[in-house]
Amino acid sequence: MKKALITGITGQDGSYLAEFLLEKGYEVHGIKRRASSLNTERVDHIYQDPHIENARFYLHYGDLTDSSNLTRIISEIQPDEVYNLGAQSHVAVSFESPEYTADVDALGTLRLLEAIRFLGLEKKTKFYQASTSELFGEVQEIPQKETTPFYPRSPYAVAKMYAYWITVNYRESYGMYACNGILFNHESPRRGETFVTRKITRAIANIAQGLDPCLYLGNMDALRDWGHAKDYVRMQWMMLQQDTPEDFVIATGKQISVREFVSMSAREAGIELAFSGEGVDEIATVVSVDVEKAPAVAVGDVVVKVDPRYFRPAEVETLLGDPAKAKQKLGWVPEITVEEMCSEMVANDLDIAKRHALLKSHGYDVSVSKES
Ligand code: NDP
Ligand code: GDR
Repeated sequence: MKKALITGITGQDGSYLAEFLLEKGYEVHGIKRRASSLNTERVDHIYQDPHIENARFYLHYGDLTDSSNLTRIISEIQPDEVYNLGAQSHVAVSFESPEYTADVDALGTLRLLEAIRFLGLEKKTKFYQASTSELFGEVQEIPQKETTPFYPRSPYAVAKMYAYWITVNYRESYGMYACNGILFNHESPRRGETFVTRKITRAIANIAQGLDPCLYLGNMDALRDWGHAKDYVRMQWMMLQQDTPEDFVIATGKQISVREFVSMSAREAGIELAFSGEGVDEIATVVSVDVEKAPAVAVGDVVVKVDPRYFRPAEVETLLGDPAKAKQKLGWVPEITVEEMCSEMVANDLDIAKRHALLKSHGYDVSVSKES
């Protein structure tokens, strides 16, 4: 039975990858951080009591800033595959905490690679690094592919650039099977609530159910190549099943703006929007509504505004990937469109919002985080 170790198992990708590997028959180990409240919500449904016979899912306390902890865990597990998905993954937050982001995202990767080498596992353990389209930043070529030069635009992207190159370096220096998946944005109902797609689908659902009056966003002109996390974790595994390690761009090859994603989400919830104004004065007004689906919304309501708080010190305006190499060499193609993904996310958030609205209407106090 193959053993995999996933850092970031409690995150969006980690949870989908763990499910995927369990289905493939792996023994799955994950590193979770100690937190003052429970943080395993995304993997609770696959949790297995370690006392049961034939358990194949294990969580270990750890942190990418802690070398001795990482070395001990890898030494105990002797994994066939390590997926380094753990990261301070929020671009805007990286401007607030640049040093911590570098420690986790850049040096954390080095710590894992060094632990594998130090333990003499460089010929046994295959290593996947969660690289990112943010490396392209100020894009030098459209669409972006494996050979497009990098130009990172945030402390997050600069840290990930170190991680990218140290992965290449350990491959070249020590013959390790180590590779980078340069993944473009991918989302799902499990996406963190402060990334823009989930922020939008959650807010639209809350607005439809009368739990929120308005959605505040930053740069709505930003263009992204959005795929579904389920398609992308499949590719993470495929990258480690080859004879020789290589780096791959993973994307859909299509892009839409944040504004278009807002319209698409609103339409899914029965709301047609019209955008007017420019820059910080831009708003979206309801022009028609399906009252069955969005009972709390009326024509003329202003439901989206701009808040400059969400502008970034340096922005990545446009990203569009070319996944031709992944298709040609691995036969990978994305199966879920952005429309299908948006529909799934809105349906999920409407379910949650309806439950909250029902509880509220029966006098129960529903306190939902307003973090955005
Ligand atoms: P999430 O933010 O959902 O998950 C990040 C994970 O990393 C969480 O499990 C988090 O733990 C963990 N983590 C954070 N800090 C540390 C630390 N110091 N030590 C150990 N673990 C830590 O990210 P995604 O699942 O969306 O992304 C997975 C990886 O892929 C990340 O590295 C991200 O940068 C990269 N990536 C993501 C893309 C995307 O569009 N989703 C695109 C390209 C790359 P906790 O749950 O406790 O916070
Ligand atoms: P990104 O994702 O920065 O691409 O990084 P995010 O969803 O945060 O932003 C996408 C674009 O939307 C614009 N935007 C807003 N973003 C947020 N979060 N909140 C807002 O209110 C808002 N308004 C507009 C942003 O400015 C940006 O242009 C994600 C992360 O998952 C990274 O870890 C990963 O590496 C990259 O995708 C690929």
